Amino acid sequence: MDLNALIGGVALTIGLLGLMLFLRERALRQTHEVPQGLQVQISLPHKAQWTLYHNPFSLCSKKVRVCLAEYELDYDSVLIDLIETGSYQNISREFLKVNPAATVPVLLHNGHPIYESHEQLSYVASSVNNGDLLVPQDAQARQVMDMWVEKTSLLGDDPIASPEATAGNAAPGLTIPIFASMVTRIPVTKIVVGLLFHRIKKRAIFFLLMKLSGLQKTLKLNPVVGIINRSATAMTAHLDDLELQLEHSGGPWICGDQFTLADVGMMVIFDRLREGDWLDLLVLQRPVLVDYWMVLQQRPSYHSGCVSFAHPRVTEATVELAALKQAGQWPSDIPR
Ligand SMILES: N[C@@H](CCC(=O)N[C@@H](CS)C(=O)NCC(=O)O)C(=O)O
Repeated sequence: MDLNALIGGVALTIGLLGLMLFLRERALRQTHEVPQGLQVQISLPHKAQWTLYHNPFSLCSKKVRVCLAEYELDYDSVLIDLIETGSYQNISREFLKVNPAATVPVLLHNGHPIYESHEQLSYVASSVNNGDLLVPQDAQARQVMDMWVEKTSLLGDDPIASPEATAGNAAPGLTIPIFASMVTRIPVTKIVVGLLFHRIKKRAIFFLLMKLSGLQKTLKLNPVVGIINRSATAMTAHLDDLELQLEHSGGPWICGDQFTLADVGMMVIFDRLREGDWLDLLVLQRPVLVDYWMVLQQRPSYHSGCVSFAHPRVTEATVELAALKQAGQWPSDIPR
C-alpha cells in the first residue's frame, strides 16, 4: 500500500474520532436558558437547607452572599470557577446539571434551584421568619426598594451592550480591565473550552482576544475603549440617581433608616468599582456617595460576603491597574 495513502487514512480516522468525541461531549454539555425564580419541579442532591453555588469574584454571587450574611443564614458553599478565576467549571457536565444556563450564582433551597440573583434575594427574604429585616413594610418604601433592586441587577445575556439599563449592567464594561489582567494568567487551552462549549460564544471570544492582546493592548482596542467609556458614562448617570435618592431618603440607606435588599445590590457594585480602581473617578468626588460607601464597608456582611472572598488574582489586578495610572501608562482616551 502507498505510504501517503496510509498516512492519509490514519489522519482521516483520527480526525473522525476527534469529531465524534467532540460531538458527544457537546451533547453532554447542552446549555440553554432557564426560567427565573424557584424551580420546584427540579430536585438536586443537597446536604443542607441552603446551598449556594457561587464564585468569589462574580458580582451576582457577592450579592447573594451578602444577603445570606445579613440574614445570618448558614449555607453549604460550593465554589465554581469561571474562566477569569481559573477555568470554565461553569460549563462542566456536573455544574450544567445544576444550571444548564452555565451561570452563577445558583441558590438551592431544600434542593430546589432558584435562578437569577435578584430572584434569590427576594426568595430568601420571603422564606425566612425575619424577612422584613431587609424589606420595608411601608408600601412606598417597598416600591423604592424594588426599583433599586432592579437598578442594581445584571439583566439579560449581554449586559455589556446596555449599560444605560441598570447600574448592574454598567458594571461588566468597567470590569474589562480586571478581566484583561486576570486572563493573562489563564492558559489559552482553558479558554478554548469556552469556544467549544459555551452557550454564549461571544464571551469566550472576548476572553481569547484579551488573552492574546495582554492588558495594555486590550485597553487600546477601539471597541474596548468605546465600551469602557460608555459604561463609565452610564455608571455616572446611575450614581447621579443614587445621590438624589440618598438625599431624598435622608440616608444613610437607599430607603432611609432601613438597610434593604437595594443596598445589598449597591454594595457589590461599589465593591466592583473598588476592585476596578474606579472609586476616584466615580465616587470619591461626591460627599454623599463617600458617606454611603463608608457605611456600606462597616456592615459585617460586607466582610463576610465580599472581603473574605477576595480572589488573589483580583487583588493583583487592582494593584496593577492603579500602578498603570500612577506610571502614566493608562490610555489617554479612557477616563481615570
Ligand atoms: N442575571 C444573572 C446573571 C448571572 C451571570 O451572568 N453570572 C456571571 C457571573 S456574574 C456568570 O456566571 N458568568 C459565567 C460565564 O458567562 O461564563 C443573575 O443575576 O444571576
